[in-house]
Order: sequence, then C-alpha cells, then structure tokens
Amino acid sequence: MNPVLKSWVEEVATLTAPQSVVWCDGSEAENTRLCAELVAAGTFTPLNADKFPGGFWSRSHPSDVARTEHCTYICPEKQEDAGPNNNWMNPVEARAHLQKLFSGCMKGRTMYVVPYCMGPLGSPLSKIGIEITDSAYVVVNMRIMARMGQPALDQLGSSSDFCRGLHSLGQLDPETRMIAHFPETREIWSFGSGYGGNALLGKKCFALRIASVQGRDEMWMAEHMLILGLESPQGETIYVAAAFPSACGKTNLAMLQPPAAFKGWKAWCVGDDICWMRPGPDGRLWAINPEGGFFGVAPGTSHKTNSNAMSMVHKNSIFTNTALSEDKCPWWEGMDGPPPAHATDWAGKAWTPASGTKAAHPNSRFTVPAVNCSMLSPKFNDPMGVPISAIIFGGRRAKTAPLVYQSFDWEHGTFVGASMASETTAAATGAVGVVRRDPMAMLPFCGYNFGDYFGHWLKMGKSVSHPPAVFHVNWFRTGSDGKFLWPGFGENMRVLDWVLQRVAGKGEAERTPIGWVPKADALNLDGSGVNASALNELLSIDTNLWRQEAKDVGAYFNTYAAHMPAAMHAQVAALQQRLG
Ligand code: GTP
Ligand code: SPV
Ligand code: MN
Repeated sequence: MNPVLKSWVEEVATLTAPQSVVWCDGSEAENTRLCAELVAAGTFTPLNADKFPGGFWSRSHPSDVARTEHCTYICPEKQEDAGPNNNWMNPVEARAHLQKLFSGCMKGRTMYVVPYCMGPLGSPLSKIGIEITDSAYVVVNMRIMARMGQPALDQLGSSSDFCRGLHSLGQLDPETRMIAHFPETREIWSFGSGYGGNALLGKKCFALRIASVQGRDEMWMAEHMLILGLESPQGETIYVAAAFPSACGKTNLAMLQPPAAFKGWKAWCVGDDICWMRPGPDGRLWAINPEGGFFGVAPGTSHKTNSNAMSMVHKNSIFTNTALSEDKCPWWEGMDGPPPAHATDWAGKAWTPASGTKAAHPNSRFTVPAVNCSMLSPKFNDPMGVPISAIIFGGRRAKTAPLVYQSFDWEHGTFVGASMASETTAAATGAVGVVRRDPMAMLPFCGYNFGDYFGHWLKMGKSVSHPPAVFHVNWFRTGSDGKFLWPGFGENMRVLDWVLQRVAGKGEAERTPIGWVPKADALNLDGSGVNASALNELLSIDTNLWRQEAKDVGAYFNTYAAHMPAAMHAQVAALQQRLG
C-alpha cells in the first residue's frame, strides 16, 4: 500500500466522516454493482436492453447541468500567478473555507477512492490522479473517461506523484458550490456539484487546469484540443489538433466522415477534447489524448451530423439530461427521425412535441468508452502518441473570422490563438451567444496567468525544430439571412484538405493582412452545394471589422500587464500596420 496515498485517504475520511470507504478497482463486477445501486437509488434508469445494452439514463439536479465558471477558483499563493483570466482566492483562506464545507459532508455516505491514469497505461507521458468522491455516478463515469482502477494504482506504485482530487456532492446547493484548484500542490477540491467538468476531476480540473501548470514547469502543453488523423488514399496519415471552445465542434470534427468527393480518405479519432503535447526526438510535437472516453454534447448529434457518434452510443453508455422515450431510449433535439409522441424530459416531466419546451437539456451529454468508436485511431493507446502537423483554432463568430486562414509562423499562430473569441454556449452556466475572448479555447481551463501561458507557447515553438503550422477556422459564419454559410460537419473535410495541402507546401493561398487565405478555387467544393457567392462571403475579410478587432485584442492584451510577452503586443501592432 502506497503510504502517502494511504495517509491522505485517512486524513480525508477523518475530515468527511463517511459511513464506509471503498477502494475502486475498476472491475466489471464493481461497475455492475455500482450501476445496480444507482438504479436502486433512482439515479439511473436502465435503457432498452435491445437497443442500448449496458446503457443508463440519468438526470442531474436541475440547478446542476453545466460547468459553473463563477465558482471555479485557481488558488496559487500569488494572485498574479492565477491572472485576470481566473477567479483567485488566497490558498489559506480557500483551504479554511473548504475544510468547513467538507467537514462531515460524507456522513451516512460511501466514500469512493478512485485511482485513475490520464493517458495510455505505461506511457511516460501519462499522469496518475486519485479522486475521492461520495458519488457513485462519478465513479462509473470516471471508469469510462479515464483508465480507472487497479492498473492505475499499480502504475503509481509507491510514488507520491499524483494529483489529489477531493469531491463531494454536498447538498448540490449552487450557493455553496466551489471548485478550487491548488496548482502548487497539484490538488483539487470540488464541492456541491455532480456535473461533468465540475465533478469528473480527471477531465478539466486535472488534465487541463493542473496539467497546464505542470506543462509550464516541465516544458510540455496541456490543451483543450481534439486530435484527428487523416489518412490519404495513398496510406499516409497526418495528425492535426484543434482547439474550439466548449460546444463549438471538437467531438464532431474528431469523428468526421469525409464526404463522397474524398473517396479513399479515412479519418481516425485520437481524442475529442484534451491533448497533451511534448517535443519528440524528431523536433516535432507529439500528442496523446489523456482521456479514455468521450463526454459529448447530445443535442444536434444525428446520423447526418455525426454518424460515428450515433453508432458508438448504443453500448455501455450513460446519458445525462437527455429525454427518455416510452420505449426507454434516449432522445434529444436534432436526432434523426420524428420526436417521440411521449417522453420524459430532462427535468423528469412528461413531454410531448406540443409541450413547446426542449425535451433534452441543451448541455445534455453522453459518456461513451473510446473503444466503442469504430474510427478510433490504432494509435489511441500508443505510449508515444502521434506527431502533430497542424494546430487549428476556431470558434463561433457570426462575422469577422473567415472560413479558414493560416498564420504566417508559430509566433503569429500563437497570436491568432491568443486573440480568439467565440460566442458562449450552454456548456457553462450563464448567458449563451455572447462573444467573449477565449484564447486557445482555454479561458475556463488555464490554471495560470494567460500572459505567462502565451509566453509558454512562444517558448514551446522555439523548443522544436518543426512546430506545427497554425490555422484558424470558423464553421459558424452567417450570411445576411442569419443562416450558416458553411454546411459544416463532414464537409469540414474540404477545409482540412486545404490545411493538409498547406502543410505539404502546396495549396493555393493569398496573403492577406490576417494571414494566408485560400484562393477561391483552392478548396475542393465538389458536391458541397456551396456556391461562388457564399464562398466569396466565407473567405472575405472586412477591413473595418478587423481594425476594430485588432483594437479590441490590443486592449484585452493590456489587461495582462507585465505578464504579456512583448512579442504579442508586437503582433497587434504588425496586424494594425498590415490593415493600414
Ligand atoms: P465540448 O464537449 O463542450 O468541449 O464541445 P465540443 O467542442 O466537442 O462540441 P461538439 O462537437 O459537441 O459540438 C457542439 C455543437 O456544435 C453541437 O450541437 C453541434 O451540432 C454543433 N456543431 C459541431 N460542428 C458543427 C459544424 O461544423 N457546423 C455547425 N453549424 N454546427 C456544428
Ligand atoms: C466542456 O465544457 O468543454 C466539456 C464538458 O467538454 S465538461 O466536462 O463539463 O467540461
Ligand atoms: Mn470540452
């Protein structure tokens, strides 16, 4: 028994006073028992055994349906280390407050000790975390989302190098909810929420907020990115990583199905949400997906938009806050076919198409083991990961950002990522559709000062002889009628094709003030239904809008004061100069 782990678990048990302590081994038998307990408690409803074997439907508390950024804290000793991009609390004060919240909070409950490995077992790039939780729902979800159980414990051995995560549902009271991170001691304390990124501590809390700090200290990168392999008809596979904010299309792009015009091409999914990248011996950045499953947005997922996802959710999957049809199948808005005549909605109420409300919560999700994905990359478990040739940033921008452009070099690419903005979505509580700055899609997830983080990006680029080429995409540009100009989903292959061509030193492009934009005939639009005027609009750059954008970015960068690298200010000035 690992002595450091043992004494921490004892310490937590003393603080939280559970009825019993269960060490999770991650076995099938344990999972079956926990799922049965969740069914008995009414948390889980078994799904139709013919159509969704091993599947369960679950509803969270109606006030606990998304990440809560206003009660998420980064607590290094110095406030400036958290930066203006994070809520900060003095760690002494935060600990005192959390000690009170957690004191006796597991009375009458079972305390689960959940060991897990982020990244392939045995990989030098992987990291061990331990989550202590009083939620069986969290345990069974963690088992899908990470390599959970005995193998992780075996890998840890007697080492004290693990991320400590303490989680309690508390009373699920939004008023006392708090998700606190102590980057200096690699600790997470999460109280009062059972939902997704607030509660499955391996995901955003460890693999991004804590890991981003570890990456800074150890010269690697923890990013909110999908990883996708594209195999040409000649059998060559190129890997790209893409950072889009929450609910802006990562899972969809990670499971892309190339359209008919790309006969012979194959797409391979390595990851859909998180990417850890390190310099390899060949001077490239190599990436692993630290996760073991997918926690994907359900609404909008259909055979038309993401048939790979539709196929993978039929086995051993958990659905949270979707609707449930009378024949015990999950349902959500945007699924193929007509809505069920009668269903139970995400809040547990009887629902019909005439109800006039959404049956599924806009942030309802499926939790699915990665092995279910038929296009899962053969490199998914490769301990060295895959070499990344291109990094693609993107967001929801009705105007301003063209369909795609390429940065001039790594430094400019870092600027393109740092100046990202996107409309907010239902993945976090608060207003939806408001444009905000979301650098590298990391605003809610970077565990330290963004100024220092941009500096780290610049340093990483200099540390490799062959940094990835950097692009920006926008699938969400709208025309004068307010409708999306670009068909999106599988059709995004047309843009990736240009990206791959550029990586190979080909692909016709025009130099513009913001970067390289494809020439009108450089994109293969065969069978896309996109006409010349739509394409023209998609690729157009409104100089006036961009002058305003450059000004806004400059003002935003100033909020990081002395932490902002001079090179980023120089990029703003250079953009302004190019815009005239
Ligand atoms: P997180 O899991 O929150 O990080 O989200 P994500 O980035 O993985 O987003 P996801 O792929 O789940 O997509 C979120 C929403 O965006 C879904 O409702 C999709 O239907 C929609 N979406 C994804 N790709 C496209 C696209 O290419 N075009 C359009 N118009 N919508 C898209
Ligand atoms: C996101 O919000 O970016 C997600 C879902 O991927 S959550 O696990 O809640 O963070
Ligand atoms: Mn995400």
